[in-house]
Parts: sequence; structure tokens; C-alpha cells
Amino acid sequence: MSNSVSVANEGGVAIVTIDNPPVNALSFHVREPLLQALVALRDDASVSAIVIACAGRTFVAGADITEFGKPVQQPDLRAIVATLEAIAKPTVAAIHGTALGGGLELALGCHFRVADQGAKLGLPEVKLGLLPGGGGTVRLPRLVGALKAMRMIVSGTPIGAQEAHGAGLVDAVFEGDLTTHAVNFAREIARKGGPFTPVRERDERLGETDLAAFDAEAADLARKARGLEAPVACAQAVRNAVTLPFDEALAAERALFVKLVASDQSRAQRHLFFAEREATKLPGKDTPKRRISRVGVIGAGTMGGGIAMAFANGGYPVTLLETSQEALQRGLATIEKNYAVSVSRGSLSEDARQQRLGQFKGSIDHADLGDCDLIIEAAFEDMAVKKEIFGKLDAVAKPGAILATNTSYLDIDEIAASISRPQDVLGLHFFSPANVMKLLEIVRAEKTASDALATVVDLARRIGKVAVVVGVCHGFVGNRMLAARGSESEALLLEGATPGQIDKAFTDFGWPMGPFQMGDLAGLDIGWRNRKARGLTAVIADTLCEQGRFGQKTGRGFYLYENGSRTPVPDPEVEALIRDKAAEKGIAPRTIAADEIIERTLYPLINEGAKILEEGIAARASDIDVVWVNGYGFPIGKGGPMFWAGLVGAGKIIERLEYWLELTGKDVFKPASLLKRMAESGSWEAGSTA
Ligand code: 3H9
Repeated sequence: MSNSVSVANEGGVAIVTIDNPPVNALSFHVREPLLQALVALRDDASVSAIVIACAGRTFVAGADITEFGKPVQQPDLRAIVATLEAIAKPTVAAIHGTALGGGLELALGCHFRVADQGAKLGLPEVKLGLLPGGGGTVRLPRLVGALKAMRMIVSGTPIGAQEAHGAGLVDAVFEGDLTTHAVNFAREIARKGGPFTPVRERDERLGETDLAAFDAEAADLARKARGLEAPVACAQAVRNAVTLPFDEALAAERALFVKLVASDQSRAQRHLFFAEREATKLPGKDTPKRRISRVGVIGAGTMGGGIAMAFANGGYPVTLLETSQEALQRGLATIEKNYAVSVSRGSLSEDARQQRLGQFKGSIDHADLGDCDLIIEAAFEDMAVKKEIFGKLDAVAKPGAILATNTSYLDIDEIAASISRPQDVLGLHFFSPANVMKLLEIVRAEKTASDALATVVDLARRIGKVAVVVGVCHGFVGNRMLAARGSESEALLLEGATPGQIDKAFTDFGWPMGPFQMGDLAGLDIGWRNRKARGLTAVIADTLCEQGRFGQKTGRGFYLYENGSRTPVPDPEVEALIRDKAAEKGIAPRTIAADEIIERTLYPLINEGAKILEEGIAARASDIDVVWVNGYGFPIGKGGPMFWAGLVGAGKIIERLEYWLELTGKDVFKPASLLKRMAESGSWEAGSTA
């Protein structure tokens, strides 16, 4: 037939095999021969049943995302599903790996779905700012009920084969050779005879829908969507499946899909999908990797404990080192407590808890790190402390062991230069809590060997992190840009904005929280300590810290947190303090608009990103987006700061930066030359590879 679709006949059961590596996406070169094959088999009297299966590691993982935004080449997925659904002989989808998006929609066009026991099924389009556009919103509720369908489609989270079986999405789950099982299943069904009811005609579960409960849950989901259009459209489309006739609901789904696929939000989310994958690509992809069998972590505090858990969760044995038995026991007890909480919440099984705890070995002797292939220090942020630790590691670590620091801003070149094996040194900048946060900045120092770098990039994927390789500078990509974002926060307060007003401008923009809420959550003392170490001041934040107001952990920071609550309540005392400090400086308060807040915080952030790119600290603008979305909560619907800058227009950003530069004379507003080039060419030009 074609390279992408082949047909075999096993005693009257046709097997249509899709073979489009790596994930069998429904590209045009698959759709065309697939439709031809289905039409031919429909009309072939020697065929009694049809099985659709896939070669390689997975069933169809969806439409081909690279085709979005381009004119659709017919036949489209809907035409294929319509043809499939109209076939009178039994059709069976044989699902292994993942049946996602258009892949599951193709399977929903079949009369039956059988799955390998390890298979996963889902409609993750929402994560690309879309809704299922091949009939998924209209067919899935007919099998699993409207409420479950909405939850699956709005979350985009796939379910396992057994759950799918229980829910009515899958008809049988098999172990072993799936195609053989599927062929036997199809033959048996064909032998029993029809008629075979297509999913579109299976309306019985729709009748169960409690629309009031559905609407209440949909309203809650819409609220949580924080301005994202896709989750709302997903819920609406599933509702249509209940309230409208099939074809009308299908047409409504199409209209919503067409609107979303052209939206900036979906473009932004598709950009992030590819950006995350691109970020892990290093020059010289055949670089050999070092073997990592055991990981050592120095420091069992919040950060070290979280890092150790991240590796244990990823299946790696961990040696956890502390300076005293007491500190070690405290760290291990926290880890045990964290796992116990996961079990009580139902997110971890008791078996998995035991298995993970079994990965830990505690020690207070550096010599015990001698069998580790990767050692990460998560000790105090102090150059002298770090150098001392690296000196000890130099003495005890085995040859070729990778020696990493979790520093947030210290000069890793200086640390590397202090020992005899700088080629083995790099930075692994985890974000707290390290067992939860996805982002990992991998810092390549001047002398880091490429195989050491390739090893940790691969390792990051294995422990479920989104990795970005960055170069050495103060704060690397994320914290350096954060400093640029924060530099005007105090000024805005002194000029008349309140913490609440600034935070609201951020949450209205789509951030999960604003800078003051974030400071209170992280602990204001951290920034205070950093400022003091660098001889910097921030009049309001410093005064709050002097008063013992460190944020949530002390019940008071920029906001009040009463009785252990995590909800920030505006504090008149803080507002009075701000007014007093402004008066001392002779600043008369004025009304500050949300637009100004965004301009004075996010435009310097983008400007700093441009400088980072120019200096080669980041290899690609999209890497910076990955950092900000995964580590700092930049709204996914805006694609990260550099993508968003493209939407706003670099020309406009420069104009406003220059306006504020003129008014304030502050360096953060001085436009980077790369930003100017971006305004001329319309694209970010990467600096040298980080
Ligand atoms: C959809 O279906 C819309 C329909 O409802 C309506 C249509 C009308 N297309 O992630 P990996 C590439 S929307 C094109 O590293 P893994 C990926 O870029 C779609 N390319 O592998 C990468 O390329 P490279 C709904 C795709 O094993 C390579 O494949 N479906 C697609 O870690 C390997 O990917 C989804 O959203 C695609 N659909 O994970 C599922 N998918 O090597 C999206 C992957 O050049 N995909 N690529 O960097 C995934 O979630 C994961 O790729 C998957 C495998 C779990 C399948």
C-alpha cells in the first residue's frame, strides 16, 4: 500500500498497520493511504472484520501537530472516522503504548477497542490549547458518560487500560501479543454476527447525565482555567454532546476547534510542546553517556531531601549525606513523612512507598560517596562552603563521577577551578520542592565535558524533569531574569501601588500568583540574605524582614496569614509602612494602572532575556520560555516571555522601555541590542550555544 500504512489478511480478518515513527502521528501521508485502505476493505467481500493496529512503540499518539496552522490536506481525520464508522463489518482498534488525541478519536470510530494492559488512552489536546477536533468530545461521553469524559478532556490526563475497561472505553484488555489477541477477538465477534452499533448511535449513557452537577463542575473548571480558553471550550463541547443531536454537536466541536487552533493561546502552547523537546537537544547527539547507577546528595534539608526524592522516585539508589546523625535523621524523617502524605492522599501506593524508601542510604562520612556516579551538593549558598565540599569530593569520588552543585547563583567556574577535575563539574539547579517542580536548569561550566553534560540531560528526562542547558552567570537564566522583573516592584509600591494591586495585575495576566504572594510563600528572608550578601537593599522588604515578617512561615509578610491560613489578607500596617517610606523619600503617591505594572516588570524581564540570549547563556529563545513556564509559573497560554514578546511586538517593548529609561534613568530599561534586532527581523537570533 504505502510505507506508512500496510494491510495483511489473516484468514478473513484484515489487519491495517500504521507505521509512522516515532509516534504514529496521523500525518497527511498516513491519512491518505489509511482512508484508501478502509474503503477497499469495506468493499472487499473476503474480509469479515478489520483490526487497526500500529507498528513501533505506540498506537497513534494524535494528529500531526506540525501540520496545525497550515491549510488542511484532505482527507482530514473526521472524514476517516466517518468512513470507518459507516463500515458494517466489525472494526477493532488494537491499542498499545498510547492512544492519544486523534489516535483515540480514530479508535472511537471503531466498533470495539482492545488494549494491551500497559496502554494509556486520553485526549490531551487541551494541553496544546485545543479541544479534540476529530469527534472525541461527542463520542467519548457516549462510552464513559459525560462527567468522566469532561474530566478526561479538560485535564488531558490519559487513563490506563484497566480503568478504561472499567469505564466502558475499552472492550477487552490483553497481555502478550496484542495483534494476535485483537485478530482472535475480531474473528469471534464477526462469527457471532452483527449488527454492530457504531459509537455515534450508543446514546444510553448520555441519559444518565445530571446537567446541574455537570454545569457546576464545568464552572469550577472554568474558574481554575485562569483565562485559558481551551478547557472552557472542552467542557462546552462535551455539554453539547449531551444536549444536541450528534451531527450538530460534531459541527459545534469543529467550529470550536477551528477557532482555537488559530488562537494565540494554542500557538503558544504548541510552541512550548516543541520548545521542551528542543531544549534537550545538544550538538553532537551521539556523545557517549556515563553510567549512572547510584546518586549521592549532600545536604538533607528541604532542597537536598527534595533532590534525593526526585532520584529515588526515578528509580535511582541514593546516598544522602549530612554533617551530623541528628541532621541526617531529621532529613530522612521528613522524606518518610512526605511519602506517607502521598500514600494518605492516594497518589502513591504502599508498595511504591516501601520501594522508594528502600532506595535511601544515609551517611555522615564523605567516603561513603565513593561508589556514587553522580554527586549533587545542596549545601549552604556560600562559596567557601562549596569549595570545601568540592575539595572533599575531589578526594573521595570515583574517577569519572559527575560532581554537581545545586547553587542558585554562585560562579560554577570558580568552584570547578578549585579542584583537580573541572571537566566533571556542572550545575544542577533544581527548583523547590525539587521532587515536585519540573524544571531543572543544567549549568554547563567552562570546562564541563560534553559526555558529562549529555549524561545529565538524559538523566533529567529519566526522572521526569524538563531540562534546559544554560551557561554560567549570576542567577543563570531564571533567577537572573527574576531579579530584572523584581527590580521595579519596590518602586511601584513607593509610587502608590499596593502589593495586592500588583499581585492582581499578575494574576489577571494569568500567573498563578503575583510577586509579593510568591515572596511570602518562598520566605522573604531568602531574598534579604541574598541582598545583604551582595550589599543591596530593598527598603520595604528589608523593613518587613527586620520586623520578623518573613511571609507565610511567620504568619506575616507583605500580607497577613491568619491562623495558619495560606490565603493572603491585605495588611493595613504594611500599606502604612509603604506610605511612610514613600513620604520619607518625598514620593507623592499616584494611581498606577495594571498596564504600567506589566510594562515595568515584564518588559525588563524580556530585556534581560534578550541579553542572556545575546551572551549565549541560553542557546535559544524557546529555552528561556521553557524555564519560565516550568519554573516560575509564566502563563502557558502566553508561551513564555520570549514568545509573548513576539506577540506584543519587540518594537512596542523598546518604545516603552525607552520611555521608562528617559523617566527613571534606570539600567533595566536600556534596550538590549538583540531586542532591537528582533524588532527589525521579527525573530530572536540565538547567541552562541550555551
Ligand atoms: C490532536 O490529535 C488533534 C485532534 O483531536 C484533531 C485533529 C483534527 N505530532 O514526546 P517525545 C514528536 S492534537 C507531531 O519526545 P516520548 C516529538 O516532537 C495531538 N510530532 O516522545 C518528538 O520529535 P523530536 C494530541 C509529534 O516517548 C518525537 O515525536 N496528541 C507528536 O517521550 C518524540 O516525542 C498529543 O498531544 C505529534 N502528535 O512521548 C500527544 N507527538 O524527536 C503528544 C510527538 O523531533 N505527544 N511528536 O523532538 C506526546 O504526548 C508524547 O510525544 C508521547 C511520547 C507520550 C506520545
